[in-house]
Amino acid sequence: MKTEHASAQYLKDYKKPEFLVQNVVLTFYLDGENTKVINTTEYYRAEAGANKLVLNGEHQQLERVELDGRQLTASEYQITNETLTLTDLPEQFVLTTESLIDPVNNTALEGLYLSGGAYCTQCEAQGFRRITYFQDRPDVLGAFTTHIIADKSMYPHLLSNGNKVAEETLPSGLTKVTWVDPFKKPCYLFALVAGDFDVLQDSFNSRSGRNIQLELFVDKGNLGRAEHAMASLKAAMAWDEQRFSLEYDLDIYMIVAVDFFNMGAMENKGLNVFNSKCVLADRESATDADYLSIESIVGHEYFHNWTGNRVTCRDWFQLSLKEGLTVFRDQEFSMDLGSRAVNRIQQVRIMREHQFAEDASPMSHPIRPDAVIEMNNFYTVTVYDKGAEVIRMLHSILGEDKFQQGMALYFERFDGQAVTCDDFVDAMQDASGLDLSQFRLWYSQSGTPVVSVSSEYNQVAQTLTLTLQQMTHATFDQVDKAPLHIPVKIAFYYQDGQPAELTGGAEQVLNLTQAEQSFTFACKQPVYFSLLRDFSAPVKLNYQYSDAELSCLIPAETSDYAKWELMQNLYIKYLCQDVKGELTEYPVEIAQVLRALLADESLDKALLAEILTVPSFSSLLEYFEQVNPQKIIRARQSLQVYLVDQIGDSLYRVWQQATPTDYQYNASEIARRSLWGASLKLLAMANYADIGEQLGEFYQGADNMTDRLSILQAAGVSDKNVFKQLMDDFDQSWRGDSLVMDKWFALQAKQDTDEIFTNIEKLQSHPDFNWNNPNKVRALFGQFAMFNHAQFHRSDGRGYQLVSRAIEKLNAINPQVAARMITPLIQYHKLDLGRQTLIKSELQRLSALDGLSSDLYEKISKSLAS
Ligand code: B3K
Ligand code: ZN
Repeated sequence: MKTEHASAQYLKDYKKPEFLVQNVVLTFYLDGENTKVINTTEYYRAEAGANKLVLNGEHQQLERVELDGRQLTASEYQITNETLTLTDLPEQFVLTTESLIDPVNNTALEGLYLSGGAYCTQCEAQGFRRITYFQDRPDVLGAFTTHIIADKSMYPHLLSNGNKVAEETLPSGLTKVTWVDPFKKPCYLFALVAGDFDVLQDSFNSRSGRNIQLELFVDKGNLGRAEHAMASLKAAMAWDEQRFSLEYDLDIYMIVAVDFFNMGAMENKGLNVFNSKCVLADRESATDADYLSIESIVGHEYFHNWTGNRVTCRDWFQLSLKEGLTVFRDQEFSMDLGSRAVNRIQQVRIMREHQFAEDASPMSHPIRPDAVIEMNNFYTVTVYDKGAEVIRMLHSILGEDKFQQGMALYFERFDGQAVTCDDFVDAMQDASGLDLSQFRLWYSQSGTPVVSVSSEYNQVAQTLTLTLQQMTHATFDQVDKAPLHIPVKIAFYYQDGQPAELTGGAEQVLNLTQAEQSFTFACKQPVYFSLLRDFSAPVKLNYQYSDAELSCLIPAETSDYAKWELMQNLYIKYLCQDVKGELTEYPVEIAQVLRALLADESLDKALLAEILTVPSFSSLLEYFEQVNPQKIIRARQSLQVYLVDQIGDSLYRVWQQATPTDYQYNASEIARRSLWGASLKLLAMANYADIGEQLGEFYQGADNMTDRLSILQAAGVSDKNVFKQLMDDFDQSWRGDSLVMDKWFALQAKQDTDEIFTNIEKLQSHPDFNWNNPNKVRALFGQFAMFNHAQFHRSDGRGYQLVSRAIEKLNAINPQVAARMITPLIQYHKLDLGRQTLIKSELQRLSALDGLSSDLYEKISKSLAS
């Protein structure tokens, strides 16, 4: 392992900035490889006696430094590859730096870069230092003015944060546009875009009567695909006013869609930059899942305007302050607009499939990490999704009213400031009057608590006693664990399926705060109980329901979410037996329960589609230690084939009833399409009623991408020839349409065939593939590593090699994307020792790479040390 890598930064070492800034004036001369940036910033001393200012700056050539109008000689400052340091400074001063940067060759897509001919920026977390010299930390807030000078015939739209205040033609023929952002902000929220776009314009009347201009910039020719994102933005603005009493603050809100982007989107003040995948949709090119994800991401970035921008983070360890809270807000937005239960199921899937695995991996960390080498590695499911679960627990402990009072107090205290997670919890505590001291441990303790439940019914006393124990195992980052405050929502049912109104209600929240705690209820007859309703805490539940309990509870449950949860329990029980070689036969209850659900016309079709989906490979992996993953894959397949064998006739009937009609985009049609797709895939897998032979016909008749994709997936698991034919047809129809072809690459990558390696090799020469575009790399290699379990986990190690070679190549192109892709390789601790050895040897090889990025270094070194 190379040793020259950056060392960790620690939360405990936080120090306030010694100098702060007022006005920041940036002037950009956009000129390809020689783009000039002039930065004039007013500084003042913030800590008495401070006399040294260290500015961050990388990947730029410093041309000039001026202090209060006087050019400094090289001996008057120190420059390294990463910093510019000045000493002997007055109380207040104006510092000007001029540097040259190269957006053209910036393949890391951090700082200023070119995406398909347009200039754009990505500064969070630490990309601003690639643009100019500055204190690149979130607690230095300035008022930004941005001048952009460029050739307007090539870049008709020159955009930055805030309001456009001037535009003039310079004697050189170039255009100069000036933007002023009236809100002070940290530099990670800075943005600049210059390009030739089509613009979708609209407006929003805010509740105080202001007319806000909305502009959505897309590549030429894509206006028809921008309407859904615009509608989502307006819905988000209205929702935030209604639910959180939060109104937008500038006169203009802009969204720009670009093809080259490291993640989904970025909440820069007044000028969001989005991955085009998270903006563009029409029925021909996007699935229902794409539409819903666009709605949620547009909402998420908009909601950041208050939770993130108006109140930001003091330091990057506090990232969950803005991300956990904003994910909670975007989840509630989607749940208020759509199905609460189906949204909750999807949120829980992310926790069980990805977050629990992260907790069990060498990258385990609390939602507020203590130590970080590369900040980009901490935009994780733990900080985001577990962070949102922590906010959700607070919301359920406080209730909506008190929670909203806490939010109001938070903004009253901290608007315009950079603060900590503790500041947020203080506001919630003060507004509610509750003692949240134990609750705060969720911020500092990593790992997934396991809650075990046992029950005892006392016939004589007529009482039910539930004993709950909690245990958080040591994680790679932290050994000692304390008991947490875990709210466990539970519902009681009599054995005839009627809700049991025990003292306290048929549904209750048990507040587990100790390592072991008993709860006793007066209860005239034995009852069944349904545990962890709504996934009331991000924990693993250890309770083995009997088949009798499950077959009573599943139909009886009044909560749609809990019905799904209990059905998962039934599947998991037998899948685990199968993997361990202990299964004699599946119990009749599985088929009985499913038949009854399929016959229940009152059930939401989208929920039924979720219920028919057997637990994923990744969620099952959590139940094992040192397991051969192929056994999990086989167990899932045999359960699916068994289901069709047992309930094929009912399933076929439900599938037929869900047959597509003319396309409409609304909740009931989305639900119908998802049931049609889920049942088709199951039926095709077992080739029920020779359904595979009809797939070509269905494909030709489909009038939207959701159905087309369901058919292709069904073909992929049934008939390889039909699959190939349809995929060729798809390629011919959509070649050149970048976002649609990503779906095609992903389908190819997920094929369980021995030819996958030659296929992936060939696909890299496809005209739509491009190593520099993160969406392409994720579609081909990311999907292979994450979802082609059979081939990724081959016993000969070829799957692991394929991914590690791709990572090696990406290390030199785009370290952030490379580091994301390594996740499935570092989560090897659940696999058998043979596979662990194969993976470790790939990690060893990568660790010796010349020029290994700090992103990969952090993950690989932790893995090899674990
Ligand atoms: N805040 C950005 C993520 C930035 C990631 C930097 N590596 C998007 C979001 O969470 O809204
Ligand atoms: Zn966010």
